[in-house]
Amino acid sequence: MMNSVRLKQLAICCVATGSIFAIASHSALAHTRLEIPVVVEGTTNGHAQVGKVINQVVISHGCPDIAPGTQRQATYGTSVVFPNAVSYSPVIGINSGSGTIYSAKPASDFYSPLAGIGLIIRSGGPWRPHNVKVDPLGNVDGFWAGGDYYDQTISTPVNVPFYTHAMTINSKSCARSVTFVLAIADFCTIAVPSTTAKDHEVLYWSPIPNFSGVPGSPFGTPAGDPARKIPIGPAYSKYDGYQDVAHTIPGDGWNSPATLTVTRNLAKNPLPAGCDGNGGAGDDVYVYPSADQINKELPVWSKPDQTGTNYWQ
Ligand SMILES: [Cu+2]
Repeated sequence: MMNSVRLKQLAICCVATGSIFAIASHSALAHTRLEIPVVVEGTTNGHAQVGKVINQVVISHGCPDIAPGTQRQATYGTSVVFPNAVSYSPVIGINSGSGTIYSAKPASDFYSPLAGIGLIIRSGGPWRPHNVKVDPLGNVDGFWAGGDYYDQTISTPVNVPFYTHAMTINSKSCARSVTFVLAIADFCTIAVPSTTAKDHEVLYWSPIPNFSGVPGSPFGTPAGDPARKIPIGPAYSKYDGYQDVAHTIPGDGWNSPATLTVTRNLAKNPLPAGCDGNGGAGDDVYVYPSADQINKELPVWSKPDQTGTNYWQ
């Protein structure tokens, strides 16, 4: 389901640009993604800071321009949220080989730490103004950076460096991998609030957990877009992302979030006996930030705890 939706999004996205070069370049990698999307658990990538893994948010393109075929609009900033299982309840899915199924098991059954997964590097990357985001207990959940318009062509992505915590997979679990699904908003202006924003103002790479058994799913849009076979239903978060002011047509990043997959070190952390998922190879676990967390933490505030000056919501 997710794959077919993504393919259709790509097809629509690229035909609309009307350029053979744009078609060739606008692959799945041309969305906003992590530079290193897959890491082994416990890895520190060989650098001096123990427990941290260097990575980058790669913003491959700006928002679409209003006139088709013209250059995309400059990116003004980005807001990034990682799932937090301390102050919020993420949606967890398990794929044992026949599709992803909702699990009510606690996140601690699968991985640690339960928060503090993504931390911006204090260079700010290309944007000097930046800050972390924290939950009510002070756990770091993500970050934002912005304040300048970076005109992007197809060949000039904007990279924002950050660390991920060197995650550990619970030795008692049957997980062979844990994929953390991020919520990201790339702004091209902060003058338009999310309630009326469309793809021209902000691109969302937003998680929408439309798999079997998730309470409240299938999530979709009020009218949807039949060509993309998007489920008709309630929104997941306030930041699902739309092409249009009326918020009826899913945007470029609808259900196309960036992910960080942590794979199990099977040599040091072998699967326990009795794990029969994927023919005995182990389960793939997916962790989505709760809609509550996205609604609270994706907006951009000057202070880490969603106080101070509100720059965008
Ligand atoms: Cu794209």
